[in-house]
Amino acid sequence: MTNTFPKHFLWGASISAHQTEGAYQSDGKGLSVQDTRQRDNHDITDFTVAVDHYHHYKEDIRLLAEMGIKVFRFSIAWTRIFPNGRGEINQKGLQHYNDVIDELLKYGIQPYITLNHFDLPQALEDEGGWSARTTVEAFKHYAETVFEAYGDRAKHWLTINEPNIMLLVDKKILGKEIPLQEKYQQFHHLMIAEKYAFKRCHELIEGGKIGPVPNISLVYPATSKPLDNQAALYFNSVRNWAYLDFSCFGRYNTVFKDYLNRNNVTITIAPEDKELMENHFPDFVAMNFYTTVTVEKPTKKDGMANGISDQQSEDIMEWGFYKGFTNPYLKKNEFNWTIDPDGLKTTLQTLYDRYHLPIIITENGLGAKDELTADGKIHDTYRINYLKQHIDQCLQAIEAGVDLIGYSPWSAIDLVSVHEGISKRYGFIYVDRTEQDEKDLARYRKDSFYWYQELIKTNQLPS
Ligand code: BGP
Repeated sequence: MTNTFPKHFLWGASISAHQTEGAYQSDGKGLSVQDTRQRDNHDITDFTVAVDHYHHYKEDIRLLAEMGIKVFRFSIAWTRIFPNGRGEINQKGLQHYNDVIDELLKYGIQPYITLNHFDLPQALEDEGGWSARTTVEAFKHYAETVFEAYGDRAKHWLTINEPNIMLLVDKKILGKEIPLQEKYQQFHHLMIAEKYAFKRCHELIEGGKIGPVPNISLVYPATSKPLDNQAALYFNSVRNWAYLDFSCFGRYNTVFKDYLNRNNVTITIAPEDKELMENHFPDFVAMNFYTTVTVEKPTKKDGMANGISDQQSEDIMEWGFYKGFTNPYLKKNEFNWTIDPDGLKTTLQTLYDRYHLPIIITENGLGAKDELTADGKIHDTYRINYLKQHIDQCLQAIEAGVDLIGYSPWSAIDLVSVHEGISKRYGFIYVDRTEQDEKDLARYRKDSFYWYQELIKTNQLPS
């Protein structure tokens, strides 16, 4: 068993726009649904300043270059390019990402750009958001605009971040619950928007490559009872394969179709969709992975509301289909997320066997409460351990024949978590601020920064 990675393995680090940039109304930026969303807990920070990456991008990129990354995954805030989702281009917004891309290329870092990461323009949301077909048109135009503006230098693109988690965990991510019928009409629109992005990226960018970016985690049955296995089959389909089957095969899978039928959901498919679905495909799959989930067949309603409020097993319940089950074999992090490095290898193998496309991991990491010591250090051994265990499983998956081309963990720098503020940190670089006090936003290298730097330099996992 080797501990060396393939020669051109793409070591990276990832962020999203709204969780890092701040400057939420600067230089003509419009509001997104992340700027306006209802939050349960107002003691944690919102996204107005975040870690002010908008103004610190040069410093941040310099630090990331020092760490040695080859790939930087970030997203474009649609509302910087089109403040209202469509219409006049905001030149200052367009220029900002020109500058970011040039800065990355100066250090030889390849941009991997997510077109949209949870931050739909509020103006489009007001017109129905992803429930409205017109949002697909607006997305297509936005995607064409950025492909044309940056495609001479940015060759790698990701479509829409985790549409599966955005729809399943709607309350947490969007601040509101979407009724099932509407949710799966949104599914169709999101996936058609993605198909347009595949098509136009290939048409507009010479050598352009593009992939979907779902959150993929295997779903385990709680026991060997046949009905628990059936519950896992359904949740695997609804959570994982419905999305990738659409992206990579251009079809609704049969288990998912049955799930929709049994829920009386009918999806409106436009005449032009068939051509798009069947002819435009990704070049690779980008995958985010944090945890696996375990389900059983529900036997009684248990007084739980149908739905999913988190990625964790405990919160999953859809009467007639599946119910979350606490996996007794897995440890949890301090935010109650299970840790399952072996599950990463199995997930990679399952995904590769299904689609036979190169895979890049674009999120994986440990959210934790870090402590800045008086001498400016962050001893995040727990994060190093987490990364080490998962990277080891990446190596094992490669040995087992999976075409894993890169690993770009979450996150490059500390950022504001989806609903747990800045106290839940993921970065290699610490940003000095608290929930209520922005302080000086100074950057500090964590112990994991040096560990990852060494790993990239040697291309080897230290034993
Ligand atoms: C993914 C999202 C990221 C990120 C991550 C960690 O689902 O793509 O945006 O936030 O999860 O989640 P959290 O911030 O809830 O810890």
